[in-house]
Amino acid sequence: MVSIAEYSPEGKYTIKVVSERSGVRPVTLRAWERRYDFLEPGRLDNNYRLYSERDIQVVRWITHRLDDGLSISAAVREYKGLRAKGIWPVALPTVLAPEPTETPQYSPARYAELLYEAFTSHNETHAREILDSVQSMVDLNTILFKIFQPCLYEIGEAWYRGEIRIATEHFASSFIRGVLMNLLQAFPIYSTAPTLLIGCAPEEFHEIAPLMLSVLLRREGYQVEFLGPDLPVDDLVLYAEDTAADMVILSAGFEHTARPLFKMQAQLEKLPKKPRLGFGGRYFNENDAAREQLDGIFLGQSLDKAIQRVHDLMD
Ligand code: B12
Repeated sequence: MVSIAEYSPEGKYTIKVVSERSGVRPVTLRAWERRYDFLEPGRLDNNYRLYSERDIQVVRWITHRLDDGLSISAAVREYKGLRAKGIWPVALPTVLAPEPTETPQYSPARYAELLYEAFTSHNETHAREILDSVQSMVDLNTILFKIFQPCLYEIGEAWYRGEIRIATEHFASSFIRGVLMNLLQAFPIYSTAPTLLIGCAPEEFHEIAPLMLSVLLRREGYQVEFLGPDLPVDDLVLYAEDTAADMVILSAGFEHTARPLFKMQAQLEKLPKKPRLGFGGRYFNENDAAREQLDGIFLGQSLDKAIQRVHDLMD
């Protein structure tokens, strides 16, 4: 467990970043600051506030207490009570250290190779050791995009060339899926943030990219539900109504898995909340015409672009 005191008090972030990371709107943050005075942002010359990583953790802690059912005044009272006794609350779990603490021994590409070797020799203990050491040394985006993704790519190529068994591909993807599920569950769920339903198109089983997207968007403070592979469109539309979802995000890698999505936005439009359909995946990356024809929002070729696009849409 990490105390909030361990996070840097240096003012670096704008209110937009605090809002994205905590799921609390800027207008609410300003109101809380005026009324309850529990943050200590620095000021730029132009009087703009600059918040620290520690401030972000305090806001996350407060919103977590709100989710537990406390009112904002009770949550702030509890926080100030602890601080008056010189106690910093424990930061909400984030699996990764607040800031990577050690210098990486190898480049991300080398870690990807080491992980590949652990997978192809079915050495789970070694894969675990590699993961444990990278988690204390590199940030989440590097782990996902520079270690996991290239490693999986090489696994796919080796499978295609007939060099590794299907069992090995399943072993590797199951391991990575497990790590990602743990990460997803370690981030708090903010019940007041926009609701995003994320998963795979019908008959699509490549769930790692949408799972990565779920982890990253939950880290940004969205209320993300990861629904996994092979989601039938009609049932998902009904579920989007049940949950009053703000957005449904689906991944498709093949023509036959993308096809059922073409009628989906029209179905979503009929719901009271008219959630947007966001989509992406290998099939759309490779087919310009398909992504232009599909009624919905192409979220981009990569997951970091998708996150920015979701921010813009949810704003
Ligand atoms: C793991 C894996 C599987 C696993 C998936 C397990 C799981 N739980 O997810 C299993 C074993 C189920 C599987 C099955 C199959 N697979 Co497969 N698989 C892979 C592998 C090795 C890794 C995929 C992966 O997770 N990559 C990591 C993620 C992060 O990258 P990504 O999926 O490429 O996604 C990126 C972008 O596409 C984009 N993106 C993806 N989704 C989304 C969604 C949104 C909203 C956005 C914005 C962006 C986005 O962002 C990501 C980052 O840039 C790839 C190899 C490869 N080159 O990718 C083959 C690969 C994708 N599979 C392939 C094939 C052929 C199959 C099968 C048809 C094999 C078969 N005969 O059964 C089936 C099809 C199943 C189905 N209908 O879905 C081929 C596809 C070739 C093609 N162009 O058609 C590949 C490329 C292997 C190869 N080299 O030939 N597979």
